Amino acid sequence: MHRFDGTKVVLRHIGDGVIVSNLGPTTDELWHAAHRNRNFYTYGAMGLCSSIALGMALSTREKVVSLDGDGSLLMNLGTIATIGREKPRNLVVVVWDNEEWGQTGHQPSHTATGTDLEQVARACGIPKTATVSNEEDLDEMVRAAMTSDGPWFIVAKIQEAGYMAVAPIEPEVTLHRIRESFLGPAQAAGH
Ligand SMILES: Cc1ncc(C[n+]2csc(CCOP(=O)(O)OP(=O)(O)O)c2C)c(N)n1
Ligand SMILES: [Mg+2]
Repeated sequence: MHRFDGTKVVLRHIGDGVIVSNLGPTTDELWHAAHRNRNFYTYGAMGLCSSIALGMALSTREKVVSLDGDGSLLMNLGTIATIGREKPRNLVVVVWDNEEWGQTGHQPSHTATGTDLEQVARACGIPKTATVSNEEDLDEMVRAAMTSDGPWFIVAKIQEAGYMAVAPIEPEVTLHRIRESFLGPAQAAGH
């Protein structure tokens, strides 16, 4: 499975839900698949995608989906423990696991040599977990995650394809857009 195809599977089920996306190709491919007001693109904030999604999930009843990366999550494994402790029912973490720090030169990550992120999540008390490697299984798990309580932690094994053009993202605009999508224009502007 390629990340772009997996991203389209997630979008099939997202409705008006929020997506927080990992830096680099995850964000670029989400933007290319469907730029939407409810996409929160992280750029440069390596390791913080699921932490930001956790914070959002604790602040709303809406479903919040984190599209994270194996290398980034490995840099901040503590976020899995905190998700397991807080157990937000509306949080869905999908890890695009290409077993490498792709964007910086395809260096093999720990998942290439035995680290099993689904087992880490289970050991941290996250109740709903899965590992999938094709679109059909991802579709089934994302459908379940979007229609039942979590937190969910889905490891999606992917192969790298060629990179798409970098998405033209302005961090300030992203922040304003997502705030407005939660609060409405007046409150987001501070009135
Ligand atoms: C704190 C920090 N360290 C290092 C980097 C450089 N960096 C950018 S993307 C990346 C790899 C991310 O790996 P992963 O989350 O697995 O995503 P992939 O590129 O494989 O899709 C690295 C090391 C960074 N942006 N921030
Ligand atoms: Mg990776």
